Amino acid sequence: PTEVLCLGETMSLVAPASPVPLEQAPSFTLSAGGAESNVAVHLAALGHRVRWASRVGDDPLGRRMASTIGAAGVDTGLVDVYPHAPTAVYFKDPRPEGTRVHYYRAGSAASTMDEDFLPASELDATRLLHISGITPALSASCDRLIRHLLTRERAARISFDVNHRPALWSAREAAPVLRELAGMADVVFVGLDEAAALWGVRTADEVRELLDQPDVVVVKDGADAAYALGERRVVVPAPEVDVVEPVGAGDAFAAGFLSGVLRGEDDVRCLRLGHVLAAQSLRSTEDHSAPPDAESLQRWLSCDDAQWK
Ligand code: KDG
Repeated sequence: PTEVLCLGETMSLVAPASPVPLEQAPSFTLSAGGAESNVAVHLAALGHRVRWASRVGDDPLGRRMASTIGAAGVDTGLVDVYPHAPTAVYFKDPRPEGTRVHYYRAGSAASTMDEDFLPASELDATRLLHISGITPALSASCDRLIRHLLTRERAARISFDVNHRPALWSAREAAPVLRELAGMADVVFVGLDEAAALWGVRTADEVRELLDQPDVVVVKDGADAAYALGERRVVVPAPEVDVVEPVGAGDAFAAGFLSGVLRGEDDVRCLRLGHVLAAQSLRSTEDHSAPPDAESLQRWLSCDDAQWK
């Protein structure tokens, strides 16, 4: 049986091979970029049984994305190849003031997913369903799909990464929708900056007051710390990292945390796993890189608080 089902759009990602602006970059890499499939790839690398569900175009890029993700150990049996719309593409533009992204995704194959996309039996056959706030921004039918998943009777716990993407919708438009959807999930991930921009909150505790239904709300305060606000309030400082390129680190963090949840770890260890995976991703220009080996992971997990930082 599957432990985690990740659902969301994956685009072809074109990124400068070294972190220089798009206009000057001499060479590029082509990989698969999608928040939810990134989480799936990280979880597979950590040894979990993961599926990724999405729709891609019946085109070389779509087939390439599905086979890349499959080759990473993710089950792609729920990826629908759709002949009437293309696979989306996006470009990363690393700039001194921060990375920008350029999307070519309007009308993509994934944007045509709707509430009938996933058979109920698939949803009941997994422990965790991971989705994000990107999907409802893609189209009205994708918004219906996410609402359907969050409101149907369910056996699986639902993990929701808020993932506000300003290039898709403004904070004003997104704020009420993302608050409502996050409020219906069981595990929520959100950046403190993101929550501040969306909802005007200043602290992790204020985020928790806003989202009081989920079992646990994980608030990431950038390079400083991450909080898990569940039955208990837990904080773990972030390790120091020389950042190469930050896009994708949130997905790595979510995967680390969820891996801890699946292993039955306590919130401190879940947050540590999140930090360790995010640190690895911050050092790479691609969305994902190999996780640390099992031995170093174990070292990170079991060290005492003083050694952690
Ligand atoms: O978290 C990284 C994602 O933002 C990236 O891979 C692309 O899914 C993506 C999106 O919609 O921004």
